[in-house]
Amino acid sequence: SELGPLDALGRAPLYQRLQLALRGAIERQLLKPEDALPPERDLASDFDVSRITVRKALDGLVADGLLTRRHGAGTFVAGRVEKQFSKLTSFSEDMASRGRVPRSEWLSKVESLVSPDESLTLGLSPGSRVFRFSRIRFADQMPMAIEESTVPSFALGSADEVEASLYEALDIRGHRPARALQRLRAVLFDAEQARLLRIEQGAPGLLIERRGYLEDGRAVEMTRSWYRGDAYDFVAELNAQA
Ligand code: 16G
Repeated sequence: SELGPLDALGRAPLYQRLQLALRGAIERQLLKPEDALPPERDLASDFDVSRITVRKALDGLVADGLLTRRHGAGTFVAGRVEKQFSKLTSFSEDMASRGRVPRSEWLSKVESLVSPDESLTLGLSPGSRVFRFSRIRFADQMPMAIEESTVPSFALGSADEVEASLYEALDIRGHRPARALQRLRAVLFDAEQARLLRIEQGAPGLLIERRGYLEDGRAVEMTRSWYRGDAYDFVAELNAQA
């Protein structure tokens, strides 16, 4: 195989050596983002290992986010996601429009008394109630971002109304934001964030803070999203002002 023999990769278990070979191929761009991997049976015969070993190696790389499986289409090298910085879309919509399956792992979903920070940001009086949502957001099996949202209590009936998509739940209530402000900042992931995103501590990321407003000017969302720096490109169209 053009990736080289596995016995050159030391004495680790075969599946780990296969993972090392595939990681190397992705790093050296022999396999590029969005490339399809050869079928498992071809990998097995190329590397002279069993299909169980191939499956185990690929499962691990999928879990790490290096590869992604598309139902009925096979296994692909995960690509970076290009996100329009100037469109008021939701994570679920962003992923679906790229043929990736959006998924969330909930960290918490609660109703609570507004914090001073939230009350200033959302323009709520002290003593107001809010819903707080915290989750890890996935594209297929790849963890893409950690997201914390606060929504004023008028916007939803209960925290449980939010299942797969916050914007869908807000939309049903007629409270989907009509405009938003966003701030983007570079961050380095701490140990806990790195564990949740399955990347290395200290890896670079992007913190995006969005404040969403209704047509009538009321704030309806304050969300902080910590996006993996290795998975995202933010793009915007710029126009010269007359
Ligand atoms: C995006 C938004 C976030 C919003 C979420 C809703 C950015 C930077 N942030 O992640 O503010 O709350 O989408 O997604 O784009 P959902 O409807 O899929 O829950």
